[in-house]
Amino acid sequence: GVNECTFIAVKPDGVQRKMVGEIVRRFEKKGFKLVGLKLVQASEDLLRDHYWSLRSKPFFSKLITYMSSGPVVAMVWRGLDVVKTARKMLGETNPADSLPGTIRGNYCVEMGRNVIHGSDSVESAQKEISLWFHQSELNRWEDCGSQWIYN
Ligand code: YYY
Ligand code: MG
Repeated sequence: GVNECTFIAVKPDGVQRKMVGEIVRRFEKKGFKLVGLKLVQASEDLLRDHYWSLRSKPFFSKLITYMSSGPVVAMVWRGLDVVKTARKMLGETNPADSLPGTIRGNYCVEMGRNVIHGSDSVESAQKEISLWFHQSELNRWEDCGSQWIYN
């Protein structure tokens, strides 16, 4: 529904490569609503929880090292079908399989440096949002442009 939320994070490589503005711009211009945003140095504990379902994968420890190598920009975006639409905006997990025009398709080349995270389902979005944000960090505000986004 319109009130669906997703968790998006600009990964450490995206922050280092000055992609925060471009990524925020894409979500804003699409018509999604910013509900939470912060720059955080994630702990390995947080990242292990975040990627718990991948704990037995061979790339897991490299993934945790990569994700803790610098600050990430953690965000919550709200809007109609935002979880699925955000995944389309990101592209595929492997940048090489991502279409030009997508964030990963345009701005990166390797899976281990794919610049952005996006929740893969409404359920994981809810888990990830509660992992990364306190309730008090999620803002309720009236978007004066919403009547031009939704009919
Ligand atoms: O959701 P998404 O980020 O597209 O992919 P996941 O399958 O959840 O994997 C999380 C993260 O792990 C991925 O963004 C890059 C990394 N990774 C990897 O380094 N090598 C793989 N074979 C698969 C994933
Ligand atoms: Mg994933």
